[in-house]
Amino acid sequence: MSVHARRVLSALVVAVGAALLSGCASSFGIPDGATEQGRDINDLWGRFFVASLIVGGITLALIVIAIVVFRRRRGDDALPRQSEGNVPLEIVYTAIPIAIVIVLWSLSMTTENRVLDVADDPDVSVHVEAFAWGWRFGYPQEGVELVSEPDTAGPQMVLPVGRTTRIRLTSDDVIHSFYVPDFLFKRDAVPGHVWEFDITPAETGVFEGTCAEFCGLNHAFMRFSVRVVEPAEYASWLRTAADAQAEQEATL
Ligand SMILES: [Cu+2]
Repeated sequence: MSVHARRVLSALVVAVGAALLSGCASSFGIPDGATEQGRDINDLWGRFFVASLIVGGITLALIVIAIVVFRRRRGDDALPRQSEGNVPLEIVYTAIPIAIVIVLWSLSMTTENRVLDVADDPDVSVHVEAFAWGWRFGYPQEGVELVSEPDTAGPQMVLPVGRTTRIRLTSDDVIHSFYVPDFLFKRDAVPGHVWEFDITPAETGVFEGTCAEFCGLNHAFMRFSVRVVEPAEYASWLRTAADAQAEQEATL
């Protein structure tokens, strides 16, 4: 390898290394995942990102080496050494991509199975009903219901941190989509069908949500949020909300 080719190669190695290191410090451009399931997705994304950086880096390096080392030189019209039908080489470069696909596929399947796994006995149960154009969040055991109102930021679902919440998601009319970007999770709300999935918030905070399936005129206003609090604060919020709801119903 010429000195020039070696320099180009070392510059590439440094660039790929820097990209890898800077990527490890962040989440490779996506939210960290504020739920246990979201962190699992984030982890998978990180693995895919590193794999693509390595494969992309090696491919780019080979292209650059081929261009630099085998370029046509002045007065040299001879073809470089040709190698055809090298069976072991062909087996290797067919087997490596197949192995990469198998590994990435297995990682995807195991992560998906974990993320979509539902607990036998969830701590909290919330019924989510999407409608044109808003959301209804129901806590059936406590008789609490939160509904979108016109010209507001949307209802706020409150959940305890570290506890498993079962969401039962459906739609009243057309297809909507329940999407909380920080949870790295999105699921269509389909009329006549109830989806069940679990989320286990891993940190406290307020996380914005929205409808992610274009559903008509006021689709853009189908906002909501999820507030994750300590379990004790959740219990007292729920008690207050249940009392307020009972009082409201009594006055009607
Ligand atoms: Cu929508």
